[in-house]
Amino acid sequence: MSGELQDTICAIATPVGEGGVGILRISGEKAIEVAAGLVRLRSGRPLDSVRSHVMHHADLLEPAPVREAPTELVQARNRRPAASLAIDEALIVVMRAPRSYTAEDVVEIQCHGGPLILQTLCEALIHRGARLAEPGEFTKRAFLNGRLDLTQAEAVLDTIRAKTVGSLRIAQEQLRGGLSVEIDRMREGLIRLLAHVEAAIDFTEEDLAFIRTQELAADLQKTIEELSRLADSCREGRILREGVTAAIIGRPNVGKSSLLNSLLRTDRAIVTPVPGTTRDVLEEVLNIRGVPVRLFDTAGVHATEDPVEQEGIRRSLTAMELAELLLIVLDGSMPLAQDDHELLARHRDKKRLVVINKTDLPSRIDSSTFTVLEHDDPPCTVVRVSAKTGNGLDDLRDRLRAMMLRADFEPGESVVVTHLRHQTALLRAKEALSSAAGSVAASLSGEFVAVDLRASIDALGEITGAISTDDILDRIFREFCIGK
Ligand SMILES: Nc1nc2c(ncn2[C@@H]2O[C@H](COP(=O)(O)OP(=O)(O)O)[C@@H](O)[C@H]2O)c(=O)[nH]1
Ligand SMILES: [Mg+2]
Repeated sequence: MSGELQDTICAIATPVGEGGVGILRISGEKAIEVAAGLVRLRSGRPLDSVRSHVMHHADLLEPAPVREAPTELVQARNRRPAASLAIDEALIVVMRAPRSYTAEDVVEIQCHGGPLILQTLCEALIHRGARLAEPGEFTKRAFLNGRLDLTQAEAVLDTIRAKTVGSLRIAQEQLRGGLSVEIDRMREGLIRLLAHVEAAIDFTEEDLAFIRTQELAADLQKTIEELSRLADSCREGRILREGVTAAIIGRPNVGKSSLLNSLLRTDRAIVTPVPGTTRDVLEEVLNIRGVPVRLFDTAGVHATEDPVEQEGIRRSLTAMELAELLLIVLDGSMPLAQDDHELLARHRDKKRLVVINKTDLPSRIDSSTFTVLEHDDPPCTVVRVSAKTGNGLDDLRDRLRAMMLRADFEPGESVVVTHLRHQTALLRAKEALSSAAGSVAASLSGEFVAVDLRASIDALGEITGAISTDDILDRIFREFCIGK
């Protein structure tokens, strides 16, 4: 057991703030012993004798006096040493190793979700010998103790952070081990190939080597294709997991803020007939046909002397730079202005969706412009909407999805890679195999093939954590919250 696994860790697992229920989690060799000091079971039994995985009703005792950093409750207790109050009642679950999240002894205390109660208990647990867990440390222990592999650990965080049902489905598939099964299958196939190649290095009978060469080339090719397919799925996977950043841009008063509001179905942004109403960049996360979209409403870009508006415009330009996709809004009830033409001529490096707004009013926009836009290089998608009536918004959502995801893509149907870390490892594994295939084709010595096969096997092992370094682990678990 590595050094860090010997500590008993504790944390408040529920979010900061008031809530109906708050949960404290304790994991490690001394979890039961540490918790026992704070708990008096209603059954009268000692905590270390209770059945595992069953809830027990208990009172939580006021912690014993401590010298440093006393909380208010402890201060009160110090003033009244004779009192032995219960500070709350709770449900307690003991989950004995190895049948727990971390595969260690775990105690979970469910009490009322008051910050003072939780903080006091957490301090008392620390006072009794537990250490405050680092972010993600419970999950890291689950990994180090072999309960989860790395892709599953990552999927825990993806599940917590999922913004749409689609991203949740992919995270759950990964948590159940869907990706690991694929990776392990390919990795085991390569290990078998490596064994053959290494055996062939020892036996140099010509006939045998010839048959194996053909088989080997075919096997390598097949795995290269599988690796390619998985690595390519990362485009869709990341869009679903991380979402897409989009900015609504356009001249003042064309209806950008109105569009944001009607897509959100709330009055998020202030809308007035006065140009220059939006002075700051607003950001909202929308679910567009299953894709999380971070949408920025920007101030209309135009020449102005107003310093506040100038700052808003500067921020708008930054948001435009960051966005992968632009919704360029035009006012369909007016002829195009010079500013519109300039906006349309710029930003060709991004995906552009031209939104003709105010279609509830008589059209005064020259429709030949759109034929030009649709044949622009690269072409723009054009939609007509009315932010006021909501007309055309469904079409806008469909077009947005089509700009982001393949038409036939359905989350949860096949294994998808969602992390750049996985994709880079897959591409490294693929490159090593291509190099192995090159050596086979050139009839080079089996040793060359073996070196590349090993590199490929290692790259795949990094994905599941069969091979891991402290550096990789730190990077992954640092993202987690404390208590998970
Ligand atoms: N008739 C009509 N008016 C709209 C529509 N969208 C926005 N407006 C009006 O246009 C004005 C400017 O809207 P706003 O959303 O603040 O524009 P922004 O400056 O581009 O953010 C307001 O008076 C809105 O009520 C629409 O679809 N139809
Ligand atoms: Mg606005």
